[in-house]
Amino acid sequence: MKNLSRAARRVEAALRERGFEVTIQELSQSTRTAREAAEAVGVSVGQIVKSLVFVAGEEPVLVCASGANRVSLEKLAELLGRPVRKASPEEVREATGFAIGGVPPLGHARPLRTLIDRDLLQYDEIWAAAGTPYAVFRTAPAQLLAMTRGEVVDLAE
Ligand code: 5CA
Repeated sequence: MKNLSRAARRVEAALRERGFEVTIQELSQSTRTAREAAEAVGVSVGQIVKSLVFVAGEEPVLVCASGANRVSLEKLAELLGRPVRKASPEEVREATGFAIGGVPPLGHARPLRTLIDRDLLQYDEIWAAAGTPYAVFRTAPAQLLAMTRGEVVDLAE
């Protein structure tokens, strides 16, 4: 792998530490949004994993959602038993150590409770952000669950 940026190397290290041999691809084309990522790697937008941070009460929670879905705040609040709001860009950076557009599903500044959108399970191949708005990696639902130790839930609007 050539010249990965520092943020992408942090994600690569987290993957390796957990025993996943995954190749991070840092592209010249933007993967900042799910739509851009889908175009860049040539998959449907539903196959892109959006790593979104919400705040439940005081606790930051990571939601890995299919790029085709909008996360329902009502469903999240019901699941978590607390009022839920979307994190600010500063809160995202503080909780994960990464900026919006590059937030990966693992390798965060501190361990985050993680929920996985069940709609991701229908795909053989999915792609997630790897630390920067140009870095992604290919994975599969079972692998995403293993690397995040996330809970599968229904959270689409
Ligand atoms: N690299 C792609 C996927 S591989 C990616 O990171 N997509 S994402 O969906 O996980 O990240 C973009 C998301 O950041 C948006 O869907 C949006 O929910 C969130 N976001 C963008 N701007 C803001 C903002 N100002 N405040 C809070 N969240 C934001």
